[in-house]
Amino acid sequence: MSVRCYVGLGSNQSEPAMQLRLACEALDGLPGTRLLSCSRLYRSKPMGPQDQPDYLNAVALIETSLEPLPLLDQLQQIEQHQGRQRKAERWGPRSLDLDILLYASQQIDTERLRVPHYHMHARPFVLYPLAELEPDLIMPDGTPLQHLLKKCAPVGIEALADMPAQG
Ligand code: PH2
Ligand code: MG
Ligand code: MG
Repeated sequence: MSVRCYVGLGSNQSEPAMQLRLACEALDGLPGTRLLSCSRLYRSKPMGPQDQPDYLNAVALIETSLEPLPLLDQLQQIEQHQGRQRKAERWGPRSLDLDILLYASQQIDTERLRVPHYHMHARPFVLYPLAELEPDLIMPDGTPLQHLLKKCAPVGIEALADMPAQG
């Protein structure tokens, strides 16, 4: 059985636009998975430590037969493959970050994985690209996405062009 899952993409190192494009291709290539759509790219100021470059973020919608934890394993493999180095610093710079935002309408709370992704309800660089893909989305707890957007002004984020064409 396949479910729809939203994945948050972020990068602020090693050519972020290319990182996000490659990541979308990699998502489409995962076992039992296909990419249904991807938002535009959004540039934003770093949340957390300010002495790092601006981020590019996007949200992808995939359809997958992978269960949540195997999907998380696959996402972490893509991060590693694209040069992610895990550091102790919280919210530090990274070549690629892939987060499971929503998995069907499930709520998951385990040590390794929390879905919906923690803090997503207050991050403009997650909510605005998500709304581009599904403006009428209802969160698993019943909150309409539009309600979250009203409380989260698009401050400091800017939509860029569509995902660059494949080279
Ligand atoms: N990710 C972080 C830390 N800070 N800031 C922005 N604007 N976008 C991100 O994706 C981001 C961040 C660590 O995951
Ligand atoms: Mg993240
Ligand atoms: Mg992450």
